[in-house]
Amino acid sequence: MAEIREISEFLQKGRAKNVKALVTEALEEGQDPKAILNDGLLAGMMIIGEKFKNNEVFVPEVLVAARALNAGLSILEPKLIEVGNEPVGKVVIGTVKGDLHDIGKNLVAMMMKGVGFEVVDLGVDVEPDVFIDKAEEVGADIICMSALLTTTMPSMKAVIDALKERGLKDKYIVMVGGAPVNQSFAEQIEADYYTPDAATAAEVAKKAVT
Ligand code: B1M
Repeated sequence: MAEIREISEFLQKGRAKNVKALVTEALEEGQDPKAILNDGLLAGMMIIGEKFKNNEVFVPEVLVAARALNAGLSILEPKLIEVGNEPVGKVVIGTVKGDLHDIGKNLVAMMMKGVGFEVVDLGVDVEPDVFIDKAEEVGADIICMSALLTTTMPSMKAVIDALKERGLKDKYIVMVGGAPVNQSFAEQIEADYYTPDAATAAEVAKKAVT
């Protein structure tokens, strides 16, 4: 039987192939996808994050762990999302300019798909106008931004300022999140919603459009 603890351990070593194999095995055995996500993949990344903070591991180790996490997520995604028939709305999502962190953003995208949104993922390091141009192009309901660095949080404000300049602020629901972001920052930059995690983001988004 696949041990969820082992998924976390392989992830910390950056062993993407082992992570993929164990996630596949655990799913085949009928283990809970949310437990695999929270107690395996995210628990492993939390440990790496703590070690990174304490200078016990460095960028290359974090990077291979992140790749292993994304490899595990790719296997888990179909099990975490149960898409309905009709899309409930369209979301344009990305990590803001200057920021390359994509794990949280990928989770939010996945959960949004899970509650029935069509999701356009712009990736990382997204220029403010790209969020807006894409939202206009696809007829989005929601613009979702992720930031993991205190230095890139101002890019969220840049998007909202650009929306205002283009007279589009009221056309879109703007949602923000990421580890350094909080409710008070969201209010300060006039985002419509701050949510602390991916599942809440999806829940709030669905309520906002229905
Ligand atoms: Co970086 N990094 N990193 N990093 N990294 C952090 C964020 C840091 C806190 C580590 C630390 O020092 N303790 C620190 C930021 C400090 C700060 O600004 N306060 C940091 C730093 C400093 C850096 C570099 C500058 C390091 C360097 O080069 N010297 C550099 C910057 C690069 C850049 O972006 N320009 C850098 C680089 C990297 C890697 C490339 C190596 C890698 C990213 C790989 C990747 O993403 N593909 C990386 C990683 C992995 C981390 C940590 C370890 C883990 C982040 C993560 O993925 N967490 C992180 C330490 C930590 O967070 N403990 C750290 C798991 C993920 C699921 O959580 O993204 O928070 P999170 O998402 C959550 C919620 O926040 C929420 O939902 C998710 C949970 O459900 N959420 C949203 C996220 N986005 C949302 C959007 C929404 C709603 C909710 O919209 C509606």
